[in-house]
Amino acid sequence: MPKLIHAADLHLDSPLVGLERYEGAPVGELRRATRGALDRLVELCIAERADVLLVAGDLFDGSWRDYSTGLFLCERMARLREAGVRVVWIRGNHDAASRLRKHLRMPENVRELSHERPESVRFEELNLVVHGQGFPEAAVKEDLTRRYPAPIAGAVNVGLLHTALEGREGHAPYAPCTLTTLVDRGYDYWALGHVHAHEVVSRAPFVVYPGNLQGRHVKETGAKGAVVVSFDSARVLEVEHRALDVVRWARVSVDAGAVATLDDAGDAVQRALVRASEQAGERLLAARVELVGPCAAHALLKADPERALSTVRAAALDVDAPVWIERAVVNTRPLLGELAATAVVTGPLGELGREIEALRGDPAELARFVADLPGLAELLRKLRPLAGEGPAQVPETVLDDARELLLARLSELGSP
Ligand SMILES: [Mn+2]
Repeated sequence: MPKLIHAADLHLDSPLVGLERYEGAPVGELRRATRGALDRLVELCIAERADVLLVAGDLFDGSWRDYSTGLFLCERMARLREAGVRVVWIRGNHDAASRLRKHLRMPENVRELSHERPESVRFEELNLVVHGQGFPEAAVKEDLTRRYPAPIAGAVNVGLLHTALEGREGHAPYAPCTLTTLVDRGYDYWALGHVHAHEVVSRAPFVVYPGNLQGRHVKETGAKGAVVVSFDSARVLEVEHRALDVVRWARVSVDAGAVATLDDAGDAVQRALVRASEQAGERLLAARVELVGPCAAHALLKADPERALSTVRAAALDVDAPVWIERAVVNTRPLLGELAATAVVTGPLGELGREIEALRGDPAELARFVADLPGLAELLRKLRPLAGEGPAQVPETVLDDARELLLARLSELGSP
């Protein structure tokens, strides 16, 4: 059965600016990750006996610092040539024609589609046609698909396109178009790029973002890779995402509910990291650890951030897999009992604490209090349809938060 592999956003040799700021960061391993992921992509193409590899833009991160980036790609493309895999790629905003001017002649199995007008490549023996156009400059504002040709009747038609669609959070709105426009074009598969999260936008026809090949920072978490697309002489049959990343980014949230000491914190973090590294497999796990929830060690953790970070790093060393802690964030809250204790003080702070406690015990008084705050009353009224039937109420946690925030702010004001 014929197969094509659809990848995008390789950002080969992305410089990962700012890593030096992180003490102990495995800088070399992180910087080599985009090359390692490309190696895995090549291995996948060969193992799957893929006929065609499609790259939907941002193959490169920007202009090459030197020619080693281009040479690395040439060498991997030559391996694909030996394995009989043809490659079709287009430029995205990062490797737009105006932005990446350095050039090396690629092996003959590699075909770059024009950035001036849509082009089509026909693979007769596969009954497959690939249509696409690259970015002439980074900020493409028009809908490129308007000039894409009509599908070739009787063939499997694939559109290769770098686009933000109607807009995707965190991604520049380049080459905007709508799902309806893509569907109406009548192709069998839209091989999209630009958005770094994997997404099957539609299945009839298939409109797919493979996501980037390798996460580059803590906002690009989870499995990253490419999509294997199987088809026959008439249609696309199935799509399957395959993880190809060599470094796995993760946000590891640790419930600190049972944490009373720094040792407890270390235990809880270690257990959470073991789970996260199991999901990452053999890869290096690059983790941001966040301790959350009310806990007895709140003051201890907050008092000395460096000690908290060292506690988390020490816990990571006790995981039997490669883990690097990108950052440790303490977002715990004090236990209610401690709050009550801190409120037993004289003066305005004590008075405020008791006022809030009184509101907690008296729903009617709380309702009157809220009614006196027009903004809050209005907000609760708007939230009511979301919360379902019944009267809108101030959640208990809002009182806790308000109390903690007020006491903390006022204590700061009182101290020199
Ligand atoms: Mn892009």
